[in-house]
Amino acid sequence: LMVGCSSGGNTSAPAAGEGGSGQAASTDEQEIQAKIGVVGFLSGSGAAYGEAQKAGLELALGELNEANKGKLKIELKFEDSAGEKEGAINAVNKLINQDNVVAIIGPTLSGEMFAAGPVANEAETPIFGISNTSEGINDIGEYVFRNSLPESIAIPTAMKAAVEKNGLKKVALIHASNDDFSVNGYKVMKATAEKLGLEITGEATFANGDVDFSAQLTKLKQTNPDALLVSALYKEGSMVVKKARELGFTGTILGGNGFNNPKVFEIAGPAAEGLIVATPFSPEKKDDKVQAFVKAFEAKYNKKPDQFAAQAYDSLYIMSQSLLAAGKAEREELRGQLAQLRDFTGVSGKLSFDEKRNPIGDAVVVVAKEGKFVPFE
Ligand code: VAL
Repeated sequence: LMVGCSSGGNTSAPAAGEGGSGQAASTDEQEIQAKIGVVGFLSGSGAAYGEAQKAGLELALGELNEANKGKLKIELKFEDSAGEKEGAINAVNKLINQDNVVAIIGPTLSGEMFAAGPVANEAETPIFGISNTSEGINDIGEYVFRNSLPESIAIPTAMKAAVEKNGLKKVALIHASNDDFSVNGYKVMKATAEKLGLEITGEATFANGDVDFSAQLTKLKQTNPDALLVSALYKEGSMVVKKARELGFTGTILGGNGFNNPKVFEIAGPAAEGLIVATPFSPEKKDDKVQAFVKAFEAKYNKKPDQFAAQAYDSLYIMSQSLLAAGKAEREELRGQLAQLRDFTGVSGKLSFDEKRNPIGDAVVVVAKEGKFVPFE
């Protein structure tokens, strides 16, 4: 712990009889200095996720350091994992052992968290996922937290809405088989389809890095589904959507968390129209807290925040609240405070956490319309 404000370098208690200034040099007045590491997908095929997270965190950082003046000063140390498990492991090791951070936010992908989470857990350093939506993240260990709504909540919400409104009966599934999140999302889609009594007409896979999806999509289209369910990150996912439309598929397309980024519109273009996804955050939400955040974000970055920015922003507020409650920047104390978190209202809605530190919250279903996501109603 570093002392933020000192009186002439003398931190010992004033000698008896020396008083009279009325200003006790109480330890309560010391500003907590907290260095937090961030591991993000900041370069490569999913860099737009990491960039959005960095933007959300930096906006929150400015606001919090202003609001907490004299009490808490947070410093963020960013590391780029490039969406790679090895990259995430190296970043986590460096942040813990070299930079001596009190906690880590990230990494971006569930697969990265599955690889790097155990490293932080072993080192008894809190690690806080802000976009890991796979099942099993919190099972890594008791130092692992997240505020990202799991696919198991988001996908069924979107599928139910699509079945109701678009009258789906038959679905085909496609997913990236070499990405933990995409595989988990696919499993949730399949289980939900079965639960809702939908017929599964066909299934196909691809790998992250692929650029040609025509063979799989041609085959799936021939099975004549009402909807195509896509579990993928934004780059491949958007190319799949685009190709499906090019091949003449006119049914519903529904995706998982990977689609919650504006890059979808850049890559898929007009083919994105009608795409349905669930998200815990929409910048269109008529809510004072959300609108204040959107306004501040737009003023700083000249664009609207996406869900990745929103959950990143919320995470730093959670850290701030927990550090202030801990009264010091210490890993074990912080872990204890994070574990006690039961309810938190952020820009991505009201979250509560179960005993396994899993977030429980509501997803809203959105649909792509003229270059942006709007409520699906
Ligand atoms: N939510 C996904 C994951 O957990 C991506 C889109 C960040 O890996």
